[in-house]
Amino acid sequence: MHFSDFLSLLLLLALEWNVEAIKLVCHDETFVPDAVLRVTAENHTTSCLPSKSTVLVNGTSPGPELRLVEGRTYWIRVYNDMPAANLTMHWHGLSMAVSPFADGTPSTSQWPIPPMHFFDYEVSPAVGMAGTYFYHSHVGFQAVSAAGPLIIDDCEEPPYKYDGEKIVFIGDTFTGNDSTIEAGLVHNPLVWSGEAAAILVNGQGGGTNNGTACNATLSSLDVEPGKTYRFRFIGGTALTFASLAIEGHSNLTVIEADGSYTEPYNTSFLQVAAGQRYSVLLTTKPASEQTKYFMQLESRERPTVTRGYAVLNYGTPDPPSTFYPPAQPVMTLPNTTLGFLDYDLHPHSMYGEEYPSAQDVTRTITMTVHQRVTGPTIWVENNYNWTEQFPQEPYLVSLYKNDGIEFPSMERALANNGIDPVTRSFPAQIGEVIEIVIQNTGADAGGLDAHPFHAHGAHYWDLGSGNGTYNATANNLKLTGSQPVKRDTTMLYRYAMTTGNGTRMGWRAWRLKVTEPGVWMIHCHILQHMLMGMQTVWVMGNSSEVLGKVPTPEVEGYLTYGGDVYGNETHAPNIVQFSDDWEEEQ
Ligand SMILES: *[C@@H]1O[C@H](CO)[C@@H](O)[C@H](O)[C@H]1NC(C)=O
Ligand SMILES: *[C@@H]1O[C@H](CO)[C@@H](O)[C@H](O)[C@H]1NC(C)=O
Ligand SMILES: *[C@@H]1O[C@H](CO)[C@@H](O)[C@H](O)[C@H]1NC(C)=O
Ligand SMILES: *[C@@H]1O[C@H](CO)[C@@H](O)[C@H](O)[C@H]1NC(C)=O
Ligand SMILES: *[C@@H]1O[C@H](CO)[C@@H](O)[C@H](O)[C@H]1NC(C)=O
Ligand SMILES: *[C@@H]1O[C@H](CO)[C@@H](O)[C@H](O)[C@H]1NC(C)=O
Ligand SMILES: *[C@@H]1O[C@H](CO)[C@@H](O)[C@H](O)[C@H]1NC(C)=O
Ligand SMILES: *[C@@H]1O[C@H](CO)[C@@H](O)[C@H](O)[C@H]1NC(C)=O
Ligand SMILES: *[C@@H]1O[C@H](CO)[C@@H](O)[C@H](O)[C@H]1NC(C)=O
Ligand SMILES: *[C@@H]1O[C@H](CO)[C@@H](O)[C@H](O)[C@H]1NC(C)=O
Ligand SMILES: *[C@@H]1O[C@H](CO)[C@@H](O)[C@H](O)[C@H]1NC(C)=O
Ligand SMILES: *[C@@H]1O[C@H](CO)[C@@H](O)[C@H](O)[C@H]1NC(C)=O
Ligand SMILES: [Cu+2]
Repeated sequence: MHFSDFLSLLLLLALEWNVEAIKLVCHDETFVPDAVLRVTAENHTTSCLPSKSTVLVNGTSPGPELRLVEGRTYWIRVYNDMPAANLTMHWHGLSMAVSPFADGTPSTSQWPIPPMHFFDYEVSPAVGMAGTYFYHSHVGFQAVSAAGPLIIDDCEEPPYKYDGEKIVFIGDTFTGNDSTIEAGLVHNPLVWSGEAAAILVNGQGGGTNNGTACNATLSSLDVEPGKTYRFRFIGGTALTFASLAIEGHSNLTVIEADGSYTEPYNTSFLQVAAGQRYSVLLTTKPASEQTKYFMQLESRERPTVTRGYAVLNYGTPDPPSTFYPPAQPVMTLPNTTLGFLDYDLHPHSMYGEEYPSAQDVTRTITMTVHQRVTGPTIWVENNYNWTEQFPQEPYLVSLYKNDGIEFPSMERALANNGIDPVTRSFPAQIGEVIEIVIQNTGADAGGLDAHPFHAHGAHYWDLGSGNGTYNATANNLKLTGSQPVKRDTTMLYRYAMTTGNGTRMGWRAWRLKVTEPGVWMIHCHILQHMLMGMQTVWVMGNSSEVLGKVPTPEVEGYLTYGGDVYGNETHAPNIVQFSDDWEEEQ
């Protein structure tokens, strides 16, 4: 792009914490994005279900694989080709600290992309972020299908050697369409989505749902004998917490969790929750006795079991074989393993970052989750819910406009268990080392549930989980002499089916060094629970740190729904480019 094309001149911002060049650029017809995703709503058949309206990316679910290299900047153009629905795209696991309007959260970081418009996302995975991620819509229930693999390649050799890679994108599907499910979840009384009708691997799957068989074709993972593969498991489900194993292949070596390389850890099975990712090394048999081995996947922590399959295929992939589920399960998968991989995973020695000690912790914030049934059934965190109806405009936009929501007050938050009651957010200051303790409690009606908690903005050191209430002294003793791995999605387990109303039973603890100013969500990754209020917003940094990145008038295109930063057939967007690193030629 030529300098003369810039609508506005380069601006230098001399802020204490950062000196960065931002510029407003016009993405006219001379602009070539690095990748394009086109999102449509189409009648689509999944597994055994009849055709129904489904949000697809480039015509498929999951959408196409995106591969980026760490340390570079990319522009990804996302088209909302749906005539009657909003859209955003979230880059799950990546920090959008460089480009704060590109995190893809409609109630938090940006107005959604209006129908028949597009938005250019600036994505800059930092060096050290190489690993397995995914992209998904953050609007309503769309992520059940509008999602796809996002792989960040190492800029140098990865620390492990392997002959090939296979993506195992785990999804699930429901009988209702998205709008019916969304309406039911906010209805009073609650109309539940139903359990997963099928568990999918790379978009295909069949098996059983509460004992009812579904004989649909399976995904084939084609391998050759005597080779080591990196299997990248992606928890792209809406609801399903999957336990899985592969027939005849009981040695899976975990080497990566949520984008962090780990020391090798051997396991015979995996538990993958919504939002989690693992890479495992799998060495195929030198000469296989069979050509077909089933991967079996089962839902856990639900009232009924949904079972699905995929196939590890040693046979010739050309022409492709068609595989169907077995008549009976081929394995007995373990029940939920509480604390699966907690305290077992440690950062690979080449990637360990400086880990703040217990003495460095400046503040502990307990986030107590609870299900309320007085009135509509909702999930609350420290007594507050956060649904798509709150706030009325994206939080970051409100902060810029200084209209509906003032900047969160640390004083009010400190006096109210960490959450500012006026602005509904959890503030934190840059430089703080916080511990976030997520505390499970018995629902109004006494039930307990399990929740995969996901953090936007930055990865945290995962300190583990346990029954009862968190005891920092006891847990720090348990952690002595080892460093936990940095993750972005970990499980809050349930330790009984029921307990008393409000009884504290089960915790998960994170340690986070607050370095990235911005407005970031922390939420359960079960889409149903999110829509029922199980989301929180954290504001990291003071007002000049959060808002100082983009001055007026450059910010204006972001502040209205369908503003100047959103393009369409006749309107070339004018958008802020945050990173200097992007070159059209790359
Ligand atoms: C998605 O489809 C568009 C055309 O419809 C194509 O240009 C683009 O390359 C596709 N994206 C990926 C990641 O394959
Ligand atoms: C999906 O099918 C319904 C019912 O047949 C039809 O009315 C609708 O136009 C179809 N939608 C699309 C996007 O093809
Ligand atoms: C899209 O989002 C805008 C802004 O929040 C909202 O006013 C509009 O109703 C939404 N449209 C749909 C179809 O959900
Ligand atoms: C599961 O199947 C059992 C036995 O057929 C039935 O009683 C129960 O209602 C089913 N549960 C659901 C959630 O469909
Ligand atoms: C499992 O695989 C790892 C790496 O592929 C290997 O080092 C280890 O020896 C294997 N363990 C067993 C019991 O086969
Ligand atoms: C599933 O369908 C295939 C193809 O029609 C058939 O060969 C197979 O026997 C069926 N499996 C079961 C368990 O019914
Ligand atoms: C799993 O746990 C359930 C409920 O506690 C129990 O009924 C079932 O027998 C267990 N299954 C296995 C395979 O241990
Ligand atoms: C959730 O919070 C919003 C925003 O304050 C509020 O309007 C709504 O009533 C709450 N929902 C319930 C069911 O309490
Ligand atoms: C559960 O406890 C809360 C807090 O004490 C109370 O407000 C609520 O009414 C109780 N729910 C039921 C169903 O008793
Ligand atoms: C916390 O754990 C420590 C060390 O195990 C123990 O001495 C202490 O009594 C525990 N505190 C509580 C409140 O249980
Ligand atoms: C968790 O603690 C409660 C209360 O002590 C106990 O009833 C329950 O059995 C424990 N759960 C597990 C899985 O240990
Ligand atoms: C395209 O965007 C421009 C500027 O936002 C707007 O005026 C125009 O109505 C849009 N066109 C369509 C077809 O939506
Ligand atoms: Cu949840």
